[in-house]
Amino acid sequence: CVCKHRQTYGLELIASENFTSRAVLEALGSCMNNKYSEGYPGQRYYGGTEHVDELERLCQKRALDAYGLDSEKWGVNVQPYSGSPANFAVYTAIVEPHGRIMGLDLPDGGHLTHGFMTEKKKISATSIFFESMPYKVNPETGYIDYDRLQENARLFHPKLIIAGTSCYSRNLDYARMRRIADENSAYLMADMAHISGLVAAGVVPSPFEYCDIVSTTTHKTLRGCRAGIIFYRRGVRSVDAKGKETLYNLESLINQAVFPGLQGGPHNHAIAGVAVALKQAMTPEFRAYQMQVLVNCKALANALINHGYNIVTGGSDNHLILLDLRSKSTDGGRAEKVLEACAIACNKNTCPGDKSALRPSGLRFGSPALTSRGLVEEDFRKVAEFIHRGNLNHKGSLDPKATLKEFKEALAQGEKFQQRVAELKAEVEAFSGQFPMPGLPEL
Ligand code: DSN
Repeated sequence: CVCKHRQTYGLELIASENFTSRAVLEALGSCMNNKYSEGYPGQRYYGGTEHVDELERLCQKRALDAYGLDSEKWGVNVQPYSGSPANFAVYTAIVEPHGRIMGLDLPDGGHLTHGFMTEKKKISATSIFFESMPYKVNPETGYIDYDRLQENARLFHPKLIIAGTSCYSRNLDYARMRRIADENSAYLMADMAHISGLVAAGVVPSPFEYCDIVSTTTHKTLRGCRAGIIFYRRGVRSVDAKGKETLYNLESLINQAVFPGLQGGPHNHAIAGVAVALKQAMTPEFRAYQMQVLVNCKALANALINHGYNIVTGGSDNHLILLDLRSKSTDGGRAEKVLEACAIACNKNTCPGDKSALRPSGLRFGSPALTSRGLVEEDFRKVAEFIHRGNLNHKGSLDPKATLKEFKEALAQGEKFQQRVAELKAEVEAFSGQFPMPGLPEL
C-alpha cells in the first residue's frame, strides 16, 4: 500500500497525527461497524443493541477512569464523530443562537471550530451561528495575552470561553481562565484534543480541575482511532452568599445536542477503538511513551535552535514546536513543500504577528508519531539535521519571490535541486525504514 509505504519510509512530524496500535485498528475494523444504535445505552431506537450498550458503557467508564474522574462529579459522551462535531455540540447545547464565545484566534494557534473569521468572511460555522470574539497571543513573546483576554471578556461578556489550542507549545493557565470565566458568569471549556494523551499520563497540567466541560479528539497524543469525546460536570455549579446551591444541567443539554440534535447513529466501531485506546492509556507503558514525547520534542527544539532557527516562545512544554522562518528567505508553505519532497511531513502555520494567513511564515512540528515508532532524543537530533538540510531554499536554490505554484513547478523541474532532494530523500527513507511501525504491518 503506497500510503503505508509513505508512513513507514517518511518522517511523520505533523503534530496532530499518530500511529495507533494493532488492537485499536482491529476494533475499528470489527463487526461493530455494522450496527445502528441511535440513542444512548438502555434507550435506543433500534433492537439488537445489547452488545453496543455494553460497549458504550465500558467506553464511558474507561474515559472517566483514564482521567481520574469521579462519576458523581463528571459525566461523558463518547458518541461525537470527531473533535469538530464535539465542539459544535457543546456550543449548541449551552450557547443560544448568536450567543457569545471567546476562543484563541486561529492564526495565533487556536482551532477553526473556536470561532475563526476574517475581516471579510465568517469562516467557521461557530462564527456564523454564534458571535465570536477571539483572544490573541502577544506577538512579541508568542504567549497568550491573558490580560487582554480579561479586558475584552469584561466588555464582551461571553457565555463560553474556550481554553484550547491547535498550535501552541506552552501550558495553558487554566486557573487564570477560570477566574476570567467566573467574572463573567461564563462556562469554561477546554478543548484538550492536542494534549489529551499527555493529560491522561499526568505529564502536563490537567484542565479538569478548572473547567466545566472538556472536549477532545482521540487520535492525536491519545493515540486512538479518529473520534471525539465530551466530558461535562455534574452536581453543584455554584453556591450563593446565602448558601443556595445552583446545579449543573449540562448532562441532558449536551447529550441531546449530540443526539438527536446533530448526529444520528453513533459509530460503534470507533467507540470500540476508543475503548481500547483508553485502556492502553492507563498503562505504565503509555505514561513512559508520553514522557518520551515531551523529551523528544525538547531535543528537537534544542537541536533546531542550535542549527540557527527561531522557535516561537523559545521552546516547548508539550509535544509540538512552531519554527519561525521570518529570518530565513523562505516561508512555511515553501519550506513544507521542500521537506515533503524529502519525505519529511510537517505543516505550514502562521506565526504570531504574521500579516497574512495565506503566506504563513512558520512550520509546526510534533513528536508524537515518531515517538510511537520508538525514536528517542538522539534520533530526534538526527531528524533536526534532516530538517535543516531539507530547508534548501534559503540557500538560494529557488526564487523566493515565486508564487507557491511556480515554486512547486521549479521544485519539480530544477535538475540541481532535484538531485539534492533525491539524495536527502534516500537518506531520510533509509533512516525512517529502520524503525518499527505500530498497527497492522501487513496492511
Ligand atoms: N487540524 C488539526 C490539527 O492539525 O491541529 C486539529 O483538528
